[in-house]
Amino acid sequence: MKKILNYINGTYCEPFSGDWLDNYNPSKGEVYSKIAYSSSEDVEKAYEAAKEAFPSWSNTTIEERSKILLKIATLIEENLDSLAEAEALDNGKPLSLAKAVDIPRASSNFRFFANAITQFASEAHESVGLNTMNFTLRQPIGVVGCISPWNLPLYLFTWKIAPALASGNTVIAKPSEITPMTAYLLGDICIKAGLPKGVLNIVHGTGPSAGQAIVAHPNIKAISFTGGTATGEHIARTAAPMFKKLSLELGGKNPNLIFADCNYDKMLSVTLKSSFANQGQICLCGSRIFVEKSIYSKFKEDFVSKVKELKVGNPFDGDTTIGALVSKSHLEKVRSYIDLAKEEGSKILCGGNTVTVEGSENGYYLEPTVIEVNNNDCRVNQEEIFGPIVTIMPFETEDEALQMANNVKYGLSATLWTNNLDRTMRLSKRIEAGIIWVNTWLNRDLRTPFGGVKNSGVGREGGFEALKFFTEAKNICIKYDE
Ligand code: TXE
Repeated sequence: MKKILNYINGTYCEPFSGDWLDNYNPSKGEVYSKIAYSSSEDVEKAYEAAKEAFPSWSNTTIEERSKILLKIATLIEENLDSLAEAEALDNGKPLSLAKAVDIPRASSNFRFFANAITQFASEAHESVGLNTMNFTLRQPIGVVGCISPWNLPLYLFTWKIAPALASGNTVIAKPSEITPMTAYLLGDICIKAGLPKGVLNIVHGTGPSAGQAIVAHPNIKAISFTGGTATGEHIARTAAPMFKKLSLELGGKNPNLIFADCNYDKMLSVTLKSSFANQGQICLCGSRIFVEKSIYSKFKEDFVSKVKELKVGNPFDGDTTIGALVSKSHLEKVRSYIDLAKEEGSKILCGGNTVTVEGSENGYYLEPTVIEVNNNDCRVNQEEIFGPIVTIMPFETEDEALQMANNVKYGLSATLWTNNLDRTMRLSKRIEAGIIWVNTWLNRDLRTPFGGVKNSGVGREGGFEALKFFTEAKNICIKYDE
């Protein structure tokens, strides 16, 4: 059976433990490869390689660094088909989605940050009258840690690694143990692109073992993490006493506010995507839909009928729109919210059942589910489900909609559907979230800041924000005589 090895110091290697985890193909519910179970010894080995590589990589010219990262971007593009197949097999997402979104975006992450670093500038402040000149150096931090989740495996892995490398750091990265395959394949691409050994080290294994060893390592000075809020809290607790730099991109329970004056057809088709893309396993999905009362009945009928047309199936079938959920335990967690919804007195408008897909009978499939809730305080509307489930409920006034949007512990993103400019501005300013989409969803310009407020995390990535995170600002003040 194929073994997913660590990639340390420019070569693939087995873990010190000699232990292996099972890697599942969620569309069949079968083990199809083995994952290195790494521990602190492997992380230490990766750290030594990264430390050794740092002086040279941080002093490599920006042009040269950029050239290597662009080469990685090109190689990802050239391997689009095989990487997309690997992603669909490992994660359960439709192959069409991996081809159209995940892998192209992984390539753009490298291309974008390879170019961004050539434009990254620091500031100078002349203290007129005091005869001092200040300028800020933006220096790489050293060895940094990047830990990513399973929902957008290569997409989010590269979202962290690319800016970390572009700004001159050396990296120890751990993909999710649920979806490690494309990160494993990236090692080969780095070798082909000529990335010097030790600059990027990829360690596989569980969060409590390999992940914790990265976070707790005293000389890994910055951690960029995307994953669940509870894990983020644990990471913050470990890292804070060591005063590490932390960027935490955590969960979401994003409101989707639909007003009667919106472009209805456009809203309906995009809302279908913002609810169920990637089986609803995107932290930006609009999982709480609030609809203005005057169009609520129409929306309910039209939306439910569109949801019923979605095709749950094997990720490799061309007409599949909803693939498999990522794991058995995740399927069980997501399903438990359907039972909870019933207990809470909510109404299942469609879906709610697991699906048996012919030829893939043991896969983790669930119908896209729409739940009508009667208040925003129920647990189904307050807790992150992270699956193909959305709730809908009506509102009467803009203030009521705003209150419900904000009455949640998360604050990642929000979507507004309206053609009223004044309302757009009023709500955009008042909604507690890091990202607001108006009449669109998941429209991402890589130059823009990305991140959340409240329990959705701390810090911003994207564009120069990511380059700022992965560098330390140092002010140099020079006194001169006229
Ligand atoms: O993620 P974890 P899980 C949400 C979603 C989901 C829940 C739990 O609601 O149901 O989180 O998912 C590593 N030290 N999101 O448990 O554990 C782990 O190995 C260091 C939202 O699968 O947060 C993996 O690489 N690392 C989310 C990464 O953290 C640790 C995407 C994420 O796994 C660690 C995924 C530790 N102690 C889930 N424990 C989003 N924001 O997009 C775990 N890890």
